[in-house]
Amino acid sequence: MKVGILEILGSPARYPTDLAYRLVMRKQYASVTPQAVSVWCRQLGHETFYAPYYGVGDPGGQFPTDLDIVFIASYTQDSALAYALAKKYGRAGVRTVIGGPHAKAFPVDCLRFFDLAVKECDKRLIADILAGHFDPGSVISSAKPFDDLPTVQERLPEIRKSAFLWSRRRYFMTTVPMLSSMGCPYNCNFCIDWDTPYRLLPLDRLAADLRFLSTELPGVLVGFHDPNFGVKFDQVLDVLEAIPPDSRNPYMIESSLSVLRGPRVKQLRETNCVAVAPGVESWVDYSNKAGVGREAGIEKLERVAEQFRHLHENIPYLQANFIFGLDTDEGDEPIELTKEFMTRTPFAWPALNIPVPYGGTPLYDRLGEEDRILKSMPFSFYYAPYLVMTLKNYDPVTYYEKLIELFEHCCSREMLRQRMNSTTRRTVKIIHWTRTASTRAWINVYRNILRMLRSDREFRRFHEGRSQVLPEFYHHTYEQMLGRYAELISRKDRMPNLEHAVPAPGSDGPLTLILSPGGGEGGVRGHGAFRPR
Ligand code: B12
Ligand code: SF4
Repeated sequence: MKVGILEILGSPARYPTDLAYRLVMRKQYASVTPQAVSVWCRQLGHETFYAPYYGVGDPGGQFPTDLDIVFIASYTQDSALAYALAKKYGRAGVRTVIGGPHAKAFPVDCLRFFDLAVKECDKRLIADILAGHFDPGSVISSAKPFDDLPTVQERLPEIRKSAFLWSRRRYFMTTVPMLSSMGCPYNCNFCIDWDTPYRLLPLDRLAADLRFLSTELPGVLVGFHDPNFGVKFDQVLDVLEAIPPDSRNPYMIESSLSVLRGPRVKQLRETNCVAVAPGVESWVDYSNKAGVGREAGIEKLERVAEQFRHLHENIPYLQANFIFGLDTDEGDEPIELTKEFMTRTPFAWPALNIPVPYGGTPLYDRLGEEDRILKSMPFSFYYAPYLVMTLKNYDPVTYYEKLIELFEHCCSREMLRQRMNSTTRRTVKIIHWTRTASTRAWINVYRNILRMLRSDREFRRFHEGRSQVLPEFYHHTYEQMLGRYAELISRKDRMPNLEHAVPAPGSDGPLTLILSPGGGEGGVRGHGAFRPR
């Protein structure tokens, strides 16, 4: 069979700076799983075509016109393009399958456009899909996420496609995506991995990959996509330390502060860790993963800032992740504390996020119960600067005013000066400068939304949850985002189906668990398939 695997990493680029950012940075966001799916399909004897799309060129343009089946992976914010392409392929008689973060969060909505929506997957599930074991209109899942994945060597054709220039030349940002573990021991209510148990992937596989990289792709950056890297710190670091010091590839991680304690930070430096992005999220909540016990407010800030200073002495690039607008946020305190943190740790880039209720999370369930999700807001707006829910303690006008205050502090001349002075590394300076400049440009979008909230009564009513009529501003922005694909998605298509975000196995609700026809010896035992009744 001819199989296409398309990973969408962004909507079509709209202006020159956007284009440059996508070519340099976004191109390097390719995930591990679509590459693994591509290798598995090849190993199963199919003619396989893999293409990451980061907003430049024609998505899937290199695929043959007579594909039998296409797998599309997408984030929720890019789901409109995924849906448009599913329509295009569906009309051409190609079987369509969606996987990745959006399918995991909103599988039932995906079935409006795709034949199959995949939640968790492994090689066997992919083989069963290719063998046609599932009826169109099914949400399917392996019993748990895969236990093992192809080696870097096996993924090399995909890595060249995603991370090299013209699949041939590496450049300064070339990044090899890797995983050493799956899941996470914490259960942050906004995260789609809140209930995925932490599991190490085979360490001998990790060792083989690191050895391969150190000899075949020396110096190339490794991006660990583990939701929480190093939870079993000693076991993972033993493997990294087994590579001779001069041959260790630089690597980046996302990890919780509770993991990044004491002498471990030096171990990270010695193994060539160059970037860490811990989630602080809030000054009131999520203190367990920050490792600060029950501390909150200024006490938490002092402990966290101290830990960041320690990290800064050892790791060249740091990012601190925050969410503003959680139910625990109230009044000016979160703003003042976050600004204070930025001032105390200018070397750490503050990633300021808006809460987003992804399906399958406790946050989504609670907001659904409280009727706080803006039901007619298309999924394309499930990311900053857009707000898709009502907030407990801020009206929309006050919220955007405060967000703008935070961003203005983050991008002030003084913060930029301190940021640039905090490092002697040229690459880090370039990244700080670029991120500050790009955030300054985004502030205008926040200001525009604030202006409409103040001046347009209907727009404000929509954001207060009192009207379900999607403002024209969002229709217009949606069409701009989709570019020439906009004509494939009607106004009705844009309205999400939030009713059954996630089917519960065997539930008596509106979705039924059906046994896959391929079950039995060597079949799909252990897999679940759900079809809307
Ligand atoms: C590593 C990571 C990143 C990395 C790498 C991105 C990448 N392309 O993978 C970086 C830092 C670049 C990143 C950036 C962003 N991220 Co991120 N990221 C993660 C993180 C921590 C782990 C993802 C991962 O690789 N897990 C390991 C894999 C194996 O597990 P998995 O993704 O669950 O995949 C399973 C299934 O979904 C399925 N599957 C996955 N892909 C495919 C593909 C096919 C074809 C099939 C059939 C199946 C399939 O199989 C897997 C095994 O069962 C998750 C949080 C989390 N805890 O999961 C957030 C997460 C995926 N990110 C998220 C977001 C929002 C973003 C950003 C938009 C943030 C921002 N504000 O800019 C950007 C956008 C990136 C982009 N457009 O490509 C959200 C996505 C929610 C959503 N529904 O869209 C998540 C879930 C965090 C959250 N809020 O809960 N991210
Ligand atoms: S610590 Fe990170 S990966 Fe783990 S549940 Fe919280 S947000 Fe998700």
